[in-house]
Amino acid sequence: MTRSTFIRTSLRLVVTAVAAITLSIMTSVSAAAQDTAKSKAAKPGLDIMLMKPSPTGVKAGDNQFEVTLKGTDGKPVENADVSIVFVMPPMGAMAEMRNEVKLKSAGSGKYIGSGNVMMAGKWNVTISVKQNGKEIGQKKVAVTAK
Ligand SMILES: [Cu+2]
Repeated sequence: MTRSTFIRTSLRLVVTAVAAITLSIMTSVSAAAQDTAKSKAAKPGLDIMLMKPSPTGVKAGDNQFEVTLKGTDGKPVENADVSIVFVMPPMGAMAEMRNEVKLKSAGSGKYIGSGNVMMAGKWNVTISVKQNGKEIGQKKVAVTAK
């Protein structure tokens, strides 16, 4: 091996090692970030899930909604008042749009109802859960109605 090929080979090894170390640091950092996100998400007592429509399945006009509630014990939450509020921020000359859809209990922690999404586009959706007039949980999702 000549001196210059030796140097080139060594350099290549160093570059490869640095890349491998960088990659493993990045992997562990993102794993740690995911763990933090997971423990944060697991903390609130109430699990609010928008089962229908899917975030990409919302359409302008009438939609059927289904929300499922689970408590910290994993059991369905009954006797709650569930509403979904749709807000579209003002767009140019168009004022803010807002619509509230109230859902009815269908048993087993399932709440259903139909409601109108006034137009296609991006909506900020807040699912609010109340018991005895007091909010016990809230979930925000962004959807794009087609
Ligand atoms: Cu609009």
